Amino acid sequence: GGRLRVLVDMDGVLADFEGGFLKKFRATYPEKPYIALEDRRGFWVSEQYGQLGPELSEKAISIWESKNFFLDLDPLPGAVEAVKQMANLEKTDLFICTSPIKKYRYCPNEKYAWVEKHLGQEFLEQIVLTRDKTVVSGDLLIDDRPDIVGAENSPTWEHILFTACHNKHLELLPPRKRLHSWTDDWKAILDSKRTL
Ligand code: DGP
Repeated sequence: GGRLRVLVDMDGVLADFEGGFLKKFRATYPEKPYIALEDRRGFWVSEQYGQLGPELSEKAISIWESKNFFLDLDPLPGAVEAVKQMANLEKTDLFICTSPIKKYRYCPNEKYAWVEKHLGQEFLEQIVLTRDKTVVSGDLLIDDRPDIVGAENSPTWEHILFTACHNKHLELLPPRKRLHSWTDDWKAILDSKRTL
C-alpha cells in the first residue's frame, strides 16, 4: 500500500483549549458566572456563554483574542507522545491541521510557537493553517468539531471525532467513529485505513 496521511487538529485534540479558556476566563472575570467543563455543550464557546448572560459572549471572545492564550495552552494528556509516535510510523505522514481565529494578531504565531515548544522544530514543517479543512487532502482527520464543512463537499478524509467536553453527549450516526482520548487505540484506526 501507499502512505497514509493523517491530519490532526490542534485545539481540543493536541492543545487544551477548553481548559485553558476556563482557567483564564475565571481569573479575568472572577465575579462572572461560568460554564463548568462538564456542562459544556456545542462547539462554540461564545454561543453558550452568550446564553448565560448578554455580555458574556464578548468577554469569552476577549480571552482567546489575548496575547499568550494559544501559546499557554497545555497539551492534552498523551497528545505529544501520540503525535511523535504517529510521525515515526512507517508509511505515515502526519500534518497538524488547525483553523486560526480571524483576529490574527497573536494566534497564528502562537500556534507555531506551541508546536515548536511541545513537539519540536521539525514539526513546524507539518503545520497546515486553514479556515477550510475540506480543501486539505488526507486519509483521516482527527478533530473534535462535529460538523466540518467547507468548499469541498466530498473531502478525501474520513473524520474521526475526538471526544471533548462539548461533544461527548452527541450520538454519532454510523459509520462515524470516535477517538475517545489519546489512550484510545488510534493505531487501530490508522491501520483500518491502510491498503494492502
Ligand atoms: P479548529 O479546532 O481548528 O476547528 O479551530 C477552531 C477555533 O475556534 C479554535 O481555536 C477554538 C475556537 N473557538 C471555540 N469557540 C469559539 C467561538 O465561540 N468563537 C470563535 N470565534 N472561536 C471559537
